[in-house]
Amino acid sequence: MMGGVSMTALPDTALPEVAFAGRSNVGKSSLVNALTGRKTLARSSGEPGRTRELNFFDLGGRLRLVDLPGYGFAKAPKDVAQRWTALTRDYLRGRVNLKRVVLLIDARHGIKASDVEVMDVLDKSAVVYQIALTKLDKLKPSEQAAIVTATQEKIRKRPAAFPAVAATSSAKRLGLDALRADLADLAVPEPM
Ligand SMILES: Nc1nc2c(ncn2[C@@H]2O[C@H](COP(=O)(O)OP(=O)(O)O)[C@@H](O)[C@H]2O)c(=O)[nH]1
Ligand SMILES: [Mg+2]
Repeated sequence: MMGGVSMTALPDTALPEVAFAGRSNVGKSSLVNALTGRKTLARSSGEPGRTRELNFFDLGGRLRLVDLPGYGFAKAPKDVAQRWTALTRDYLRGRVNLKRVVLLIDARHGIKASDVEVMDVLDKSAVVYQIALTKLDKLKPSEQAAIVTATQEKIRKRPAAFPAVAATSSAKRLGLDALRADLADLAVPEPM
């Protein structure tokens, strides 16, 4: 059940959806913009915690990308669950057309306690989530390989984790085609 008046304002559930989640400032809006190839869709800014609502982007009538509010901007990791809006949690737990969550992790910082809390929620809800490392351009190539391997190892035993970790840079447009290909499998098939 999805409680709350605000859920009624969401678009209908006819299209499959992929939601982008992650700590504030991890690069969610930038990645959604890079994937859609449009600069004006999701607003991206250097101001942490800027995105406060759910923003929906229709991709050719076949897939919808959802830019979720960020979490983890609280001082203590324990605050995360409370601070992350109830709307977001309702959405993740109860959205019938939610096919996957792309969980963004800053490649410089790796998986944090607040990310683990979100993965726990998703594992319990059986929502498949795919890790996308962001801002790879900030690391040297050797460091890039190391964080990909370390992240893969950390999610290996998690029940709902998608096995392939995406390694991306929105700024340098790295890893976007590979992630797009992973997500294309979830889209409504193109008409013949
Ligand atoms: N170097 C670098 N900076 C990035 C990248 N993606 C996002 N940023 C920067 O990180 C900050 C937060 O990005 P934003 O997309 O607004 O994050 P959000 O809060 O998760 O939506 C902004 O200053 C972006 O310019 C990237 O791939 N490389
Ligand atoms: Mg944002």
